[in-house]
Amino acid sequence: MKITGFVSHIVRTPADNPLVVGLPERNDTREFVTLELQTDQGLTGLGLTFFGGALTGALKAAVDALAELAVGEDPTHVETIAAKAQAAGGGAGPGGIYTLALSAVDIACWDLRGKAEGKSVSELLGGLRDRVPTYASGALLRQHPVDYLATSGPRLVSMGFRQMKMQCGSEPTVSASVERVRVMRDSIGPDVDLMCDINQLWSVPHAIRVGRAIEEYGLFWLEDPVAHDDFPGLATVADNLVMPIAAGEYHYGIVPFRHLLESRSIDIVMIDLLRVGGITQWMKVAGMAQAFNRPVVSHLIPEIHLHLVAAIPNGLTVEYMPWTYRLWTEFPSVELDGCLRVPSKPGLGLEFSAEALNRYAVV
Ligand code: SMN
Ligand code: MG
Repeated sequence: MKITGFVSHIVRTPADNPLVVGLPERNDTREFVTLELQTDQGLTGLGLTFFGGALTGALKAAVDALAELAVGEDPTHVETIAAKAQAAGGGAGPGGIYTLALSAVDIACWDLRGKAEGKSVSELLGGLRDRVPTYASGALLRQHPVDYLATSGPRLVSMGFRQMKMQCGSEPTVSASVERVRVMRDSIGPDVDLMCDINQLWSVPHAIRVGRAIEEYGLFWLEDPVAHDDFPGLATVADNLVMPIAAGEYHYGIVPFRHLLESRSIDIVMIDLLRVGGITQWMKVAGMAQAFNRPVVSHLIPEIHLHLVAAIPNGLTVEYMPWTYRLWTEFPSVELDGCLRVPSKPGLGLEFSAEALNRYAVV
């Protein structure tokens, strides 16, 4: 099989989250770059990327440049394509647009391999499980009032979620942070897994101070408590707290995960599919984490990540933050036991919605 061509689009959708209800409509947007790799066998591989923001035009240009490099190559030869991209444009990476663009091409190549072999991506990667736990995310944000948290938690449980992530980090006092976590924990009880994302907003001393004060609420993990690249600082926080520390989403490529793991700075490895370089690189980090006896969790894009988390022996749970739900004709939904079912269709089991790509197209 050979890649013969490609089509890419920029789409701009409302920046909403279907898990958030009862609050004023947001009027901001998100921009995505979609990619369709065409082949001489008539198969089309689907990929996407984002995080470009105001530079999404440049991101699309990078996707087009790397997709052009892949033309003529066998899409199952993902390391050949990665090496070609690295030789031609790797100097513009690994951080930022280069790796974000490579990910779109790599994802589309894995979709093509699955379609050519008649296997789901999860089967191609190991096929360990056909269902994975998932947690609600983006529904309990730090800007949401505490009383909204208290009602949203039970609502998410009624939808089937058995895990959910809240945010803290911007509270004016330690006690205000503790109160948010207490209210959240009280609203869902002790048997629902509760994570808390700080998004790097605390200092090491503050993270330890608040962390110790919320230990009694049994967080499933405390995420990005301090700067993502402060490996010693993360390790200090992890050493001083009982609750597991999760981090990784902000890192580009695979090398930073070596530092995270060698410094024993995290208990749970969070891998962002687009920032790490796509499925091929994601799996390398998952293997690193397994060598350090660490579980792996995903960041965003649950419709693709469910294949990966299901395939690996150290896959813990999938973040259900459905930013991309409008792009596809079908989107996985949580089942009543809090799990997602891995599609058995070939490849990613996804299809771009022509209506959505047209409606949200950015010319
Ligand atoms: C997050 C960060 C950036 C974009 C979306 C969501 C958040 C998460 O840190 O873990 O979901
Ligand atoms: Mg996070």
